[in-house]
Amino acid sequence: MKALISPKLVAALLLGLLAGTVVFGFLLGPVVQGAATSPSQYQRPYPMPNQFYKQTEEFYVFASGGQQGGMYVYGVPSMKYLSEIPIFVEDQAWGWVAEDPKIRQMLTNPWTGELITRGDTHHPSASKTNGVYDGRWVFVNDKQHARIGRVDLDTFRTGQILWIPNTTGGVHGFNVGPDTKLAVQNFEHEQYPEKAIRDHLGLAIDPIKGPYVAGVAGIRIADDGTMSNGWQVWGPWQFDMARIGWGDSSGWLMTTAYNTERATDAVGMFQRDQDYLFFWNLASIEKAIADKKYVTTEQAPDVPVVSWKDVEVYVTPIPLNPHGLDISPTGKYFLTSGKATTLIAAVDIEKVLLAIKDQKVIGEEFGVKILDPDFVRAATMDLGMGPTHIEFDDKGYAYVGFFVDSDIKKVALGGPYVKLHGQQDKVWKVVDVLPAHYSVGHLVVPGGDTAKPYGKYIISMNKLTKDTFLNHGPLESENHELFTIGQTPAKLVDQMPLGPETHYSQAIPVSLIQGKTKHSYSEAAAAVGQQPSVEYDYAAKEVRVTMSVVRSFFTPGILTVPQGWMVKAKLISGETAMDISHGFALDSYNVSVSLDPGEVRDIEFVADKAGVHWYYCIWFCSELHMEMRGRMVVIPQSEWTPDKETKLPSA
Ligand code: K7E
Ligand code: CUA
Ligand code: CA
Repeated sequence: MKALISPKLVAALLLGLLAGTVVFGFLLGPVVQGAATSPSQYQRPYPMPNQFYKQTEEFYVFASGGQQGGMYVYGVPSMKYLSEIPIFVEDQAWGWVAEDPKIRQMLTNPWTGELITRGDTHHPSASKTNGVYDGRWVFVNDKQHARIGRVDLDTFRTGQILWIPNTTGGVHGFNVGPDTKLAVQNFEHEQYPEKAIRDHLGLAIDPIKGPYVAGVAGIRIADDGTMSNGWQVWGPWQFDMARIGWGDSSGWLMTTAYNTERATDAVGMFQRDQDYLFFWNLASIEKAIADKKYVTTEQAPDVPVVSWKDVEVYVTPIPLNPHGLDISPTGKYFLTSGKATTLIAAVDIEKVLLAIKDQKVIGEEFGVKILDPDFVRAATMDLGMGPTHIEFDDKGYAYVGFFVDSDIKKVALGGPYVKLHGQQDKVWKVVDVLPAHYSVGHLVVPGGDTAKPYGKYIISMNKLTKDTFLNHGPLESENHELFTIGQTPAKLVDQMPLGPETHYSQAIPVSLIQGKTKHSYSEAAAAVGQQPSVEYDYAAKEVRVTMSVVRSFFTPGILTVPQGWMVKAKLISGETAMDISHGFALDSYNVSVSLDPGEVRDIEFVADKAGVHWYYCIWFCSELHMEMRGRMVVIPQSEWTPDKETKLPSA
């Protein structure tokens, strides 16, 4: 189980000391291998049958946008882009703007009051029932700011953002459990937390030199999807990935750490030959809380923080600097990939439980028992350069992505999976290689992270595209490649450029979502009876407006405001027709909101610029779209008299 790249080589690569092929291999990626389907074989139906794509679509894909701050949505197998869902970053095109107080509140750090409109989404995780997608929600984390967003699949809009306390951010692995009651969020970046936590852990922590501490946050999810901070477990290590078990691994939380060295620089993080896979007994965390073995912080007085010493936790060594941590469909095998090795470990939870019972232990660190890797592993596979993430299909195969090799290796799982694929002689061996263009990050098989994968397709989410598409400047798009995997060899059927920068995705059957997608909001119906109105509050220096927005008028069509006053407007779309959106953009003000059919939105802004400012509709909604506009007239306070108030004819 020796690493094939030595820590020294890795250190040299990190420092850029080496020239030549190895560095070029890393920096430039491989040469083209396995030519893509040639243009002559590539056929779209023509003439296009009406609704062809809609009728043949099988899955919605929800792809994290990375530094785009939300998610992309597209259809499989068409690979047609459908939408974006803004979450952590303002996006006026999709109507996600901070002048809406509800959105502003979601984007505001509850402890500092700062409006945070930067984000980095990594790991979408769909809601499940009995370990299988149920089409209610997709949750996703913001690595930069330690927040979790919940996207509601009836509207494809963000319904909640939960901020995680006690951490400065840098949170990576996120996972929703098999029944959507618990989600977990790792702290990837080591921290120097509040004194209460430092004292409770009892570790020497130097704020400048380190080593620091980190942990995992448990997030409870109510039946209606409302998330709340449940608990945190802190200890000596940071974590990269987190998975909540199911089936054979029910009741366990698994995490990986690539920096078991507890270093503060990249070279230091490669000093060991092996890092750890952690097994946390979830019941022991609940018990520690019930036994009052926790502290709380000033920031979050109602979130129990438990020490790793007070819970049941074990580790086992895995190939160094692990990245992928993925669980086979029955919950039995944990495949972990060592980024800077060629090795994939397959750890068997049944053997882990036996090792705990029979004390198959090779040592301990910080009081945590180290389970014998030779005992708990079903296999250690030597598969290729730069392994990243892993997915599973419905036929007993695992798919491992390779950043450096730029391909996906299909591997036959052993144990109970042999009866699915029948490849007795080839277990834990490569049975197919899928060429990717280029440098695979995550993979997604529909349902490939659940108890019941749908199989049929795999999408390779490549970190680099290079020459694949029309070039568009130094910043190239991402490449999502679709393969069919119902047969061996797999077949590349399509490639799709997509914006920055997808990490993981979830592919959810159309049948679970399509029927419940709303075409309009019912809010406007509820707001019927709220006539347009304008109210002047001289004490608060506020103008409160209820404005009706319907083809092709804003009512009121004029709004007079004393300069410097706050405008609080409730915009009510009266539309019920499908796909008729309006908007409210205000000349020379930083205000632009979008109104979906039947949507009611509040906006707030200060009318600080005097003069005549038109508000106009931003969607081409009818033949009178251009005429759909009104005036906000802002009058200097010295010139304001109450007779200038906007008066509406009473209804
Ligand atoms: Cu590999 Cu954040 Cu899952 Cu990117 S992570 S690829
Ligand atoms: Cu309403 Cu354009
Ligand atoms: Ca390491």
